[in-house]
Amino acid sequence: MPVDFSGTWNLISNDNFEGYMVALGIDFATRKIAKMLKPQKVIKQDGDSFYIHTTSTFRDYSLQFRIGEEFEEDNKGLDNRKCKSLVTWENDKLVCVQTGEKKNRGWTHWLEGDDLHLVFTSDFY
Ligand code: VL7
Repeated sequence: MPVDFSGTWNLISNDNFEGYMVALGIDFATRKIAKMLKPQKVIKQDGDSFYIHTTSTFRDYSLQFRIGEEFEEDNKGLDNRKCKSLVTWENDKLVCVQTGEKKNRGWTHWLEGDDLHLVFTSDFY
């Protein structure tokens, strides 16, 4: 049976989220607020079509894409850098490559037991 990420997910931990925000050049005051947040993610998956809505008391971010179809992403309210994003399957992992000013930028989602995992990556330069 194919993996289905659909559901409502609540943050339980955010190891080194600070490091990721530093790499993106997020200012100190914003980082201080952002790392205290407990965002909620609503994911709606219909085959290879995804809708991911992340909400928090501070800012919200939403994304819609299809697997294998590159799209423009504006990262509005995050670091505001535009990039071209492409999400593909790597086995049962959802892998997004965000091509733009920041090298090795992207994220990976996977399921483990009852948990949704998310790893962000970005070079500092
Ligand atoms: C966004 C990472 C941190 C600035 C605000 C923090 C607001 C709540 O990218 C995201 O999810 C992906 C994968 O599921 C799909 O869009 C969510 C995470 C924030 C950048 C930059 C801190 C300012 C967090 C929106």
